[in-house]
Amino acid sequence: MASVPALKRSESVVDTMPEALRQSRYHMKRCFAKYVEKGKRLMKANNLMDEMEKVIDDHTERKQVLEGFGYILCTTKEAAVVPPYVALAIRPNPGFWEFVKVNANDLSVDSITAKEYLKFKETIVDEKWANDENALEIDFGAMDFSIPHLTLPSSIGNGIGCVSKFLASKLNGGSGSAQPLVDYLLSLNHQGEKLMINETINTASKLQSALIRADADLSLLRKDTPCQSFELRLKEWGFEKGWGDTAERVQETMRSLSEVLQAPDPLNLEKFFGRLPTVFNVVLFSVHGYFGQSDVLGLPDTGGQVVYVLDQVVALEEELLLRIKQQGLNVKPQILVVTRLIPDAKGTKCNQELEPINNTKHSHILRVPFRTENGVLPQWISRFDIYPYLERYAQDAFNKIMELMEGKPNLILGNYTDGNLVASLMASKLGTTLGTIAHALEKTKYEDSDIKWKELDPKYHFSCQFTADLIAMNTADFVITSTYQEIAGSKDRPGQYESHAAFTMPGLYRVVSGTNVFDPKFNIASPGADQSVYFPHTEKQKRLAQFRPAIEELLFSKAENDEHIGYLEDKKKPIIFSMARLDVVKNIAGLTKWYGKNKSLRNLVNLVVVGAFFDPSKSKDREEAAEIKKMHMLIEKYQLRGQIRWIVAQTDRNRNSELYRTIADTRGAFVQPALYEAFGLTVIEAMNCGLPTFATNQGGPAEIIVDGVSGFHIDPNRGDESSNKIADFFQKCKDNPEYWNRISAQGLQRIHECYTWKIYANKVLNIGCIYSFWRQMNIDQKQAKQRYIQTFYNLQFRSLAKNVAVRIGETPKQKITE
Ligand code: UDP
Ligand code: LCN
Repeated sequence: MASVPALKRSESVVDTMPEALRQSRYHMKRCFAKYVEKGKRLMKANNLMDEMEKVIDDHTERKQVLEGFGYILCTTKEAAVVPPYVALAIRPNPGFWEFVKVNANDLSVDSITAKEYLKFKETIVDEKWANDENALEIDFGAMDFSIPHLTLPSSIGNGIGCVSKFLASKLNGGSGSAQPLVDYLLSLNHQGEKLMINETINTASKLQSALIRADADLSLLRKDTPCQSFELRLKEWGFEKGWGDTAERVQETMRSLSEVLQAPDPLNLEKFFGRLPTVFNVVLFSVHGYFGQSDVLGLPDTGGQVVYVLDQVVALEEELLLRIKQQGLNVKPQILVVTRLIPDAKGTKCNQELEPINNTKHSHILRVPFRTENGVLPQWISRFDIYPYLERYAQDAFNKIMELMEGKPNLILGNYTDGNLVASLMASKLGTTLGTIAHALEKTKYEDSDIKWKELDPKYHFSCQFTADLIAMNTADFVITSTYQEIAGSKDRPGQYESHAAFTMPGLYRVVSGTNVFDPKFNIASPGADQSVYFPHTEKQKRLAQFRPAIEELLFSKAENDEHIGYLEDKKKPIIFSMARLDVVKNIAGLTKWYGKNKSLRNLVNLVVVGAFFDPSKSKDREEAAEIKKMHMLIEKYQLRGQIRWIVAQTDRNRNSELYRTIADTRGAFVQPALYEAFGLTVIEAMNCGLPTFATNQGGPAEIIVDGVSGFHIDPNRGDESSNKIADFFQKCKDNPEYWNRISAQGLQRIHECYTWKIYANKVLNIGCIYSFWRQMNIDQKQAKQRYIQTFYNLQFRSLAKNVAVRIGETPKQKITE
């Protein structure tokens, strides 16, 4: 590929492109003629560059052409060729898109809208539909008339910071502008018992005076005076419980509000809202299962989401208990994780309705079954086939939650497409603040999944999934993501949410505005790994010695059985280790191939992988069976026995943590080779254990790891380069053992600074508190949008879900008919 000279940042591509084309008119004409030569087609950036190289084979001439055209070419993500036009989708910066069409005959350039670009794409696959003036067009942006948006790509993901600023300026707007805040405070209660203030102080000026009076009074008290001893006096002035547990804390909260009323500033506002007693009851949806506390990981579809949700509950409950205590309240928080009850639970507890969550005092898993007209569905079904059950599930779950919870939830959090959809239905019904968490939006995992939806739908039902995702992301009051890239990608790669801004499913609908990454609803709160489980290998006194014999057997015995195949001839070599569900995207087979091909890597280290099991005929998962076969094939092809150990999926996280540490004892490394990884919990688990980590540069891990400092990035699409990078590391460690220690320590430092559950829980609850008020401030717009969403749900989602076969027992049944 030709190297592209330094980029020139231009104001607008459409302004600079004609000149760039004019400068090398001869070559550009040949180049565009080449692009249109094969007729209608969709081209990616690399195709455009490859074909240009074919046309201009002289290196110096190509360099000259790229001086003008290089910037445009390397910011173009895609081109829809419909001769004589080549329509380009150009992304100069995260979140910013420009669309142009170039006439290959005369090189004229015109700016086009997203809609026009999408029509070009549609023309490639379904010209009739593309030209249908009444084709369904979805435009959520049309409903965003009053909510302010961020402006800079660097602010994306810091929604709470921006919302605080917007709120500060709204509350600053002169007489009466603080009244919504007073009304909001008046509405706060727990099970009907008023909190913060009562009707005695129902205006901003009355509130301000009362605060001044209370401040003077509180100053006379010792700082640690418990709130119970002055509660009654405060009540006389109109103050209810919730301000703090001691005189000092009450005074601090009151001063913070006084300042907000006098001259609102964003930082103080955020601090004040973080102290408000608004969240006690939380419902989390994580529907598809298997969702359990033991023996579920490694089962199909059951990966990081379960780990994330369980750790999240522990962290949220801990933070809630702390806040409630500091608010001076005697309230028991309740957290319910609502998932699917699977009667055929395969030895797990997924058939148990209610289960207390370990390491919490008040949190439970509530399991509600999928029901159809034929009764309860007994078996697990893939997350891709789940859509026809969700509406009824939402109703059943609603009834159960209301039965169990003392009062309405104050916060609903959805997880993944299915959980987010159910959470949206429930939040709309209850008028509760909603946060959604995607974990992984499926759309970007599969190339051209929108334009090819008809081809992929029988297998993946993306039409349902993308519709559900659009509904959830537009219903949500806030969206939690694990990384920036999840929202807006990187310089080169569009983000997962960003890819929902404009896309098309020809024959179904065209989305001209599905989401906007500059919406302040997007917030980054990265998860952590449970540090009582995943701790550094150097903390010898904490090491879980009870697992040592089993791990020794797992890694080093020569036997091949149902638990492990392959063996390690030279036990002294460091181990490179990987653990994941065995699906295509995780690319464990890719890693095995890289290792098989790379002689020097094979000389330096052994390979251990954990995932799935060995008999493909036992897998119920479409992709998993194929990957299992591929692993067997690679072991044979590269004659890996003696250097590889393949271990079946592991379900005990404590033992797994000791496995990571044992690999660290060999001075090995963790390798996460995924073709794409939304976040990658294994990456932070390994880093927490002090294991140097190589992880994919495609997705979240690129952000978690600072390349060459806290670990390394590898490119899953360049296997040889990646395996050489790993080999270089081990060679370097051989020459200088200190190098291994340095990378290990820097990985741990990175974790402590950015990826812990404590940081997460504090941030998410602050977000929950402030967005509850923000949604109230924008309620008219919210309700208008909700009507649009409801129509979309009713007319689109419902009928799409009906096209997915429902199952009875083990056999798929025909589609549901009305
Ligand atoms: N995991 C496990 N056993 C396995 C494979 C994975 O316990 O055989 C765990 C792993 O430790 C991590 C989670 O499952 O906690 C996988 O999360 P990640 O974010 O890496 O990927 P996901 O599966 O969610 O895509
Ligand atoms: C789903 C994924 O694919 C992973 O990348 C994440 O780490 C996991 O969920 C937890 O959010």
